[in-house]
Amino acid sequence: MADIQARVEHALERCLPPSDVAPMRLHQAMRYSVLGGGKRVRPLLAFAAGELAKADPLRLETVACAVELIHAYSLVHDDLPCMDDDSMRRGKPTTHVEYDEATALLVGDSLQTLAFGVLAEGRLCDDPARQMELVSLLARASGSRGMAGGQAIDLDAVGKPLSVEELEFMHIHKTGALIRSAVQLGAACGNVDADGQDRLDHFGKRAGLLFQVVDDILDAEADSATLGKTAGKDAAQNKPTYVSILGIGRAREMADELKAQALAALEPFGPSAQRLAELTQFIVARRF
Ligand code: GRG
Repeated sequence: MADIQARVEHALERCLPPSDVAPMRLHQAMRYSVLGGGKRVRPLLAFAAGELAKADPLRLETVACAVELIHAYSLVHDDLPCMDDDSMRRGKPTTHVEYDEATALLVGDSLQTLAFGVLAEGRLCDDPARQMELVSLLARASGSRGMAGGQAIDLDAVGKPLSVEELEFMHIHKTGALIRSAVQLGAACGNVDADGQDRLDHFGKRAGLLFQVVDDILDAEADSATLGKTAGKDAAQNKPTYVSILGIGRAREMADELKAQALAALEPFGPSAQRLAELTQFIVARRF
């Protein structure tokens, strides 16, 4: 994990605009928002799925960067006063606190377009039409039918009682869609047969939801210093979560069930899915 995290860090450094190139403040803020923090779970998933598909690591670097840039943009925008209004992220002041709101808005915009530039410009597939499908896959995962749509549902849900099904629908979009796309993009850089793609996709969906259930548990139980972001925000903002709807015990059971389902989807791949299995364990065991 440490090797891939370092590799992705260098690749992100290379694809972000240099901080001494105009507009310098915007470029500095983009680098501030992306570099030197974060677990890089989505890049790790892309690499692990790519390893299973025997993909070229250089291609995996490209898709890993694209997904992480979208993720970083979403965090910058999510922290803005008009959304979650948070002052701490990855153990440091959020982008709009360190810079200003307008800059943070432009950072998110620029990271999003950079992500698609990176994905379109690198050579990911031998067939250009197939590469266009990958660009479109990331667009769907991050747009109104994916992450941004999930965020809209989330904002609308504050203070409202949601059923478990409604909560699941929200998180499949808000958090799950991008995690699923990381697995799909990594696998698409190599070769997996149709049956394998279906199984990997099932894994990606379960892993995405698992990530969110664990996130809800951590928000309720961990402290801000460990999380690197404000803890207890869901309850303070009266947001529906797996913990508030199911209680902490049932939320933990749900995490166990999702983990088992994710691991079961990997079983037929045998040892080639070992890294994906290890990452599943990491998603559950993480402390931030
Ligand atoms: C603003 C369009 C738009 C979308 C925002 C993903 C999201 C939607 C908001 C983030 C809010 C949040 C805390 C969601 C819970 C799950 C999540 C994405 C946690 C943060 O991801 P990690 O733990 O963060 O992978 P690091 O810092 O490790 O990269």
